[in-house]
Amino acid sequence: MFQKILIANRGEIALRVQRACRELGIATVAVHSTADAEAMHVRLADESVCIGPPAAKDSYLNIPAILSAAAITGADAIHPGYGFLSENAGFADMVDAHGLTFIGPTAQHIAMMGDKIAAKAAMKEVGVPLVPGSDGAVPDLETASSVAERIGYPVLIKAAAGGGGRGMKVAQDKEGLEEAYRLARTEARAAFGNDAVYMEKYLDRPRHIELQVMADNHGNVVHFGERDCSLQRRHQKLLEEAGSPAISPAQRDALGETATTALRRLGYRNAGTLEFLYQDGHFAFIEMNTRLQVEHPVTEMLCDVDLVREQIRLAAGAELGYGQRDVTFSGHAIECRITAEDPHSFTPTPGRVTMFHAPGGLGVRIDSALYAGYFVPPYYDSLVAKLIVHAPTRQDAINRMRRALDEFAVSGIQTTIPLHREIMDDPSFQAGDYTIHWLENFVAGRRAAT
Ligand code: MV4
Repeated sequence: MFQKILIANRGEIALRVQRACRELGIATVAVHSTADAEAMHVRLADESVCIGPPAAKDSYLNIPAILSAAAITGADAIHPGYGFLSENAGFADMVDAHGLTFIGPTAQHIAMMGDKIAAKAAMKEVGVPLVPGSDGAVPDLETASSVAERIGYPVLIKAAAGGGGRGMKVAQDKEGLEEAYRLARTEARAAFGNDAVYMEKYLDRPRHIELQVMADNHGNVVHFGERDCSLQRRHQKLLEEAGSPAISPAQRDALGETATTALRRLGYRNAGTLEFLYQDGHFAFIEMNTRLQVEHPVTEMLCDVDLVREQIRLAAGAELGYGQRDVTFSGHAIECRITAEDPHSFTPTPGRVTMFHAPGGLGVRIDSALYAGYFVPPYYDSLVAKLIVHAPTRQDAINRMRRALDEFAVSGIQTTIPLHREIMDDPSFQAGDYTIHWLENFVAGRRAAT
């Protein structure tokens, strides 16, 4: 097992990883920018190293500075958290080249899944269902046209190097194809320095459902069920649930069996998430994330598992030590992502937190690095707290979330707590009847009403 882990991240996820390390008896190294000298992840770490100025590119993305910090402190592994360097195959490679362990998948698997065309080809090969689309890249307009005729309009043109919604263009019909195709390639080139694109049938009202998997270095793979992440605004998730209100236990088992078989055949290691679109009773794979995700706590609550502890154990070479039958699903979990934003305009609201009181009680979990007196810096993601509840049924979880939100007191900065309250009170949310478009409509209706 590792003696000391450097955590190449900040905020709540840095604390989350520190917690797992501490319970495993592993020392922690925090890295931080000059803007984060007073941050909680620095205060709670065993050691800390300043790695650069506020801008992420000069600090949390500064690979030489992070590797130097690991060398100076004698860390033997690096946990990247999410965002920043977590899906950078070159970084994973360099960590290995320096004789350290990257806590995550292999650099090869990160690179494969980072190329969305390669990811789909690999998944197809091992039997995972895909959205109908092009077989690989679409190199010219003629190919685009013939693919569209085959699968039918509307179609979606996506960047191979994209993901998370960046660089997508819809063509409603034949007339709109040329413009969508050219725009997609131009934007992909500008955003990613890679203008390769592929095509899919556009699904008009899917749910976004993802599956958590965990693999050891010895060929054992289990899944921890699905999360419903349909409630997003501009590709930013606001709220996640486990399990999905739309999925039966039999569907979960079937999807899990397909996914674990596939990943065993691909030789995948450590934590991963397969993203699917779900519409009309069918799952279609779209992308795979090769990192721990923001919303992992809903799965932890549902399955009573510490996913970060598992990541660390498996990265150190341990065997899973249990099988799929040992993974159990109990009750229902919901996470509200609370950001430092105006709850109507979604403008970031950095500033000094003057008061902070977190809710508590049975089935309530807060993952946050906030404290009274903390200054929320303007340089990074605006997520300041994840409020997670677990209860026997979905309705119980909604009731618990509502009371926890009412208990949550943050002063000095604006947060999205009021928006989450309104969502909990909404009848169609309570019915579990939503698609990826629900939140945009909810926010628009709310703006019209005020
Ligand atoms: C789609 C789609 C409809 N049809 N693919 C957006 C993020 C990226 N991961 C994939 N995305 C989508 N892919 C097909 N074939 C609709 C979306 C999409 C979306 C997906 C998940 C959650 C929110 C979304 C919001 C808009 C569009």
